[in-house]
Amino acid sequence: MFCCDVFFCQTQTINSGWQFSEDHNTWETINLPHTWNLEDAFDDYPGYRRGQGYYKKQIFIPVEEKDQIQFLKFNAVNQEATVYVNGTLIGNHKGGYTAFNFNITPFIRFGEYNLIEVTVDNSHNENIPPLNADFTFYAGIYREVELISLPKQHFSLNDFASEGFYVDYYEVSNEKAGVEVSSILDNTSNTNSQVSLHMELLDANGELVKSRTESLKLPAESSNEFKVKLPLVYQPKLWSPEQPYLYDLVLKLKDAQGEVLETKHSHVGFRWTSVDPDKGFFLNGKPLKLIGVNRHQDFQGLGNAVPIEFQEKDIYLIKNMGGNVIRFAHYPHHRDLYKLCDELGIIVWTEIPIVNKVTDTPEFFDVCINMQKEHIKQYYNYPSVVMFGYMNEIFIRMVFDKYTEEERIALKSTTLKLANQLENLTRELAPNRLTVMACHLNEIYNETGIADLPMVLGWNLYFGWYDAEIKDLGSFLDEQHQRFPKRSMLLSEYGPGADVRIFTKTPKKFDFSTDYQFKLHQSYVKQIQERPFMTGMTAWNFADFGSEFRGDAIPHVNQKGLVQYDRTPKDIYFWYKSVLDKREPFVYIASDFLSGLTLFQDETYPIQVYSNQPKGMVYVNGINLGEISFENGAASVEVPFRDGENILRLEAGNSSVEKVVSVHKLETLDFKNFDQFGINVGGHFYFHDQERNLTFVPDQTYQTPGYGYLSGAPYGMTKDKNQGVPFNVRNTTSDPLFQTMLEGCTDYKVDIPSGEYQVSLFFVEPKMKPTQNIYNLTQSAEVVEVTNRRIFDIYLNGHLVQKNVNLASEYPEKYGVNIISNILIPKNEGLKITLKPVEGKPVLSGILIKKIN
Ligand code: GCB
Repeated sequence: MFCCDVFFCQTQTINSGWQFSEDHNTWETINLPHTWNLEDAFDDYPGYRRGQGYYKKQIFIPVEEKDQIQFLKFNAVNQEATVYVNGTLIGNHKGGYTAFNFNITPFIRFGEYNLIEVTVDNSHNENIPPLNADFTFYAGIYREVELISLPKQHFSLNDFASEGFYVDYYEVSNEKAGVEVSSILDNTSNTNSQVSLHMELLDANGELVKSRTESLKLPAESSNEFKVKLPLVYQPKLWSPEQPYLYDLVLKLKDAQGEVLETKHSHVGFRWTSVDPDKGFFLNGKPLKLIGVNRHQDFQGLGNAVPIEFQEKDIYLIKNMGGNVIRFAHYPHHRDLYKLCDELGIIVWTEIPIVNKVTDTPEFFDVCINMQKEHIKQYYNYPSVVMFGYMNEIFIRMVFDKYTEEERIALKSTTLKLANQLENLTRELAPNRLTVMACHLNEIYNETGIADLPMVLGWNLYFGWYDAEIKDLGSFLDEQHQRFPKRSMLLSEYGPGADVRIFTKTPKKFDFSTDYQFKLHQSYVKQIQERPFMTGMTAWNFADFGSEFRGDAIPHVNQKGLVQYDRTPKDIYFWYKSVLDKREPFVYIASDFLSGLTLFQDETYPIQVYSNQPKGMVYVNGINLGEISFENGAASVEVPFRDGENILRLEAGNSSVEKVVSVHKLETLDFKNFDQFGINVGGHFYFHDQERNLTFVPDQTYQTPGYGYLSGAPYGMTKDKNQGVPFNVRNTTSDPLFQTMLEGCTDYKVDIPSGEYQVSLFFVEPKMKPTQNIYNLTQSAEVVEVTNRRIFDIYLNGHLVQKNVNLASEYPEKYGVNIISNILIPKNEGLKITLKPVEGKPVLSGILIKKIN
């Protein structure tokens, strides 16, 4: 953002051609941004390398620059960096998400190559937050490194690696607004210097609005702060999400001869905000319901080393969805994104990564305080930044982990002490911003009083996922509002996991279906909109993100995104758009399931259609299905699909959309118009298997159209959890197929005609050995000893396929097993699968039948 131009000051990005090594022996050439956890955070083995990595690079610094001051700036290194120049230790920085810099001038050889070496340490460190969290802590130098060459008189880079100036608004209203700039100016020469600071405020067309020039004396070897006010602007244009009007503030530092030493720019957005515990959030004196998303910074295949262009696309996507707020969770993101939020009109909550728990050491406190100072000072000048936060669910580990009563009391008081310090610091450093923190569903936040500290209290609420039912959100908020009438609240997280490969007519809690995702989000938005006291809501999460320990439908990935890990939108993204974006008529046909659907006889399928219009018309294959009314942006239409391609069309308010849906319409299981048939055994949902390019149909007890189980029951399903087993199944990407299963199923029938078939049966042993997984956020994973052995024989139509199958002893833990055999089925016999128990109860996860002849 605040780039300096002119001949005296220059910034060079040094991202290309670094050497990287994990052992100081073998070196490879890499470019920044870089992380070394791209693969191991997603493979079949628990954990990822959290240790040291080494980077080095030679940089040439010309002799012409010998009178300049050279700074090396790191925009983010996860999580501890120790920097050397020409073999000399320059400094160390702790914390993976804020920028830091070092003045390297005394260590440089001008007119020569200089060796820069960085040791990056990503080991777990009790003194560096985050100590524990539901996201992957990818290691490396993952944001740009800059070499900044400055004249001796310059804006300080020593104030927690900020730009050396801070923009405030000494007055802001509809009638008038005024900018005050505090500049920290350094003079590193050994003589006093006379300089001038020229400030200009330009409007969006580049026209001069106000200016002021100050003559300043900079004593030798000094650093001084100067506060200068620009004259008032009358009838200012205000900044808001609808009209994000920005002025350009230009600061020019000139020497006594009027030569420009350094130029800085900042956005100026005139706006003011407030919160009211009964009426919610106000921008420029008007109520505004904040509705948007949380965002994590990583990306499929790239970890946290994501080119800025990719990251910027996220912000455009969020704006295009109609979101007016982003919580950059759980740490400061790339600064260019905040700049873009200024430009696009998105309100920002930004925070530091003190997540899940704290450590009671002076070092931990120091790192946290230092980090919040860096955070506030580096992100101060963005008008989009409205909320500065500092803690997330800080008591969650205490609730789940084992502590003695004494330890518990001590930890509560340490946490409260740190929270108080950070709250006071934030109020002091950012007096015109709102302070904020996010809590999880637990009375401990009220009981300790920590919830009374911030100006806005964020609740991360997962009713209908980890807790209770979707409908319970509203009553919880009402109760909190009644008990604590002075608090302003924001729903800072909510949302279920959703996998676009999973769809169902009967969405259930914790089944990872996109249908359940729709059900939950739709209800949540309604419940928040009905409550004027709620300042707003930020969905968890904008995109799926890496969380190594997770056993979701896609393992190692938290799948609560409105868009996929590669940013392909899920249907729910478009539903939000239909509710939030009123700019022009919008229509959308939900299509996450369109990759493949199998229906029987005259079975219909409910299709969701979305629009920001009140009414619309749906057609299937040219037939008008009648007028529909959109409620809360959506309507459901029962569609009588035919076999093969179907054309769905939705029209509303002069806007229309068409989608082609491919359907397998089966009369019976006659294999006439299809050659393979798959059953997601033990699951109530369709699973589209990309590995096999086939949709497995939901399971059922044996009935027409002629398939199902005669004994057994779905494994691990409860009222609250419909995933089966919540772990990464090794050796496959079709985890959901394996994760749901029948247990105790001895007989399964599929009515197929005579012929030769290949039958594949899918298995995984559901019981795991106890693990040391401290990250088990929900404690939902069933971790039990394999006490009861499970041995069974497999028969197809009475023919023995395999004897004494013992999944636990024959295969590695959590291993996906596929047993394939061919069978000739005589007339009218159908397929009979028998799992004959030898010991314990047999399990079965999936069946795939392929017709050979
Ligand atoms: C939370 C955490 C967030 C997790 C999320 C989840 O409450 O704040 O870091 O990722 O829940 O998905 O469980």
